[in-house]
Amino acid sequence: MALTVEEWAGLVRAGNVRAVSRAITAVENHEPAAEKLLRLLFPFTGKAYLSGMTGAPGTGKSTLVDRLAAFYRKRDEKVGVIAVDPTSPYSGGAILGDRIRMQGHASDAGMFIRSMATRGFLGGLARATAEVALLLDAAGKQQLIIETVGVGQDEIDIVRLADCVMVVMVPGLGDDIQNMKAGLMEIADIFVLNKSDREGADRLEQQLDAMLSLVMPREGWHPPVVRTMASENRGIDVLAGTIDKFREHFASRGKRELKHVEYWKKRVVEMLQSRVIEKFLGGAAGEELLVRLAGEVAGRRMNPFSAVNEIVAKSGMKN
Ligand SMILES: Nc1nc2c(ncn2[C@@H]2O[C@H](COP(=O)(O)OP(=O)(O)OP(=O)(O)O)[C@@H](O)[C@H]2O)c(=O)[nH]1
Ligand SMILES: [Mg+2]
Repeated sequence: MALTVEEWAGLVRAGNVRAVSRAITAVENHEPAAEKLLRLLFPFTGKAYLSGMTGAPGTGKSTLVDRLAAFYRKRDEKVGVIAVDPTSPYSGGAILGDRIRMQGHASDAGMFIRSMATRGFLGGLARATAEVALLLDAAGKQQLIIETVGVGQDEIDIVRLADCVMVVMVPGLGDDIQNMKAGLMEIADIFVLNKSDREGADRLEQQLDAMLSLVMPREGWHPPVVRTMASENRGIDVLAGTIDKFREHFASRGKRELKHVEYWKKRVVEMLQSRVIEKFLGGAAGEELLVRLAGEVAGRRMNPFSAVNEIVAKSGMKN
């Protein structure tokens, strides 16, 4: 595209699919143009509602996202979906599966779907996902849904940026609740009990209720359990209604703004960190210096404080 960044930003704001796709690629590859674009588009963000769907592999997250997205489209809301695909050994075919499923929406201009692989992002996957969400927000998508497998810290960082976090559980995964990552339990705003057609659904719901009765409500919100059968499109209306309720609950208390302030506090510090590291240790020379100093420190020929001093001195800044 032989466009100026201003023209490009204009096309993104108009929801032009090619411009948005190209912008996402720029963000993923950490191209210099991406920062320029995000600077221009940032004032037009902050309108989308961001839902995060997470849970163990194969619990039906993609199916749920697909059905929820279709539900929002029926309400005439514009939807953006970011599927952070597990390239983990659990499910190698996820990207293909998602593509095929999402083909049903291929001709719908009000729906934008993007898969992102979980490996190999410069500057971290959470950063890339957050920036893609900003792009889709600027492109006028009112409902953004992020799907991620809740297995690692990276994934937890991703769902943290959501306004509403849903954790998907299914019957028959063994002693699910005990095995569940404590971190995920804490961040869930809504529990989705999917595959509720399966044996053990009642038991799982009882376990969840028992556990949740011990948890202090957050700002007056008790995380509810919503039963769904995503593959049969059942329970999706109740799920969407519960998300709406959660949204209203926090909007009326001004908590969403507070959460966003907390979020940006963290993000700005992260951005500052990467800027500082780039400045002190950027490029091949920086890597070389770091390796040499780390060797000195490991061999006890230098102490780590002096190593830091040397890095700072080399960058031309005062200690
Ligand atoms: N029985 C039953 N099967 C379901 C239900 N929802 C989804 N499935 C099936 O479960 C399988 C996995 O669904 P996905 O939506 O790909 O699950 P996922 O959590 O996105 O999987 P990964 O992204 O690979 O972690 C598919 O074969 C779905 O058709 C349900 O409510 N009941
Ligand atoms: Mg999936």
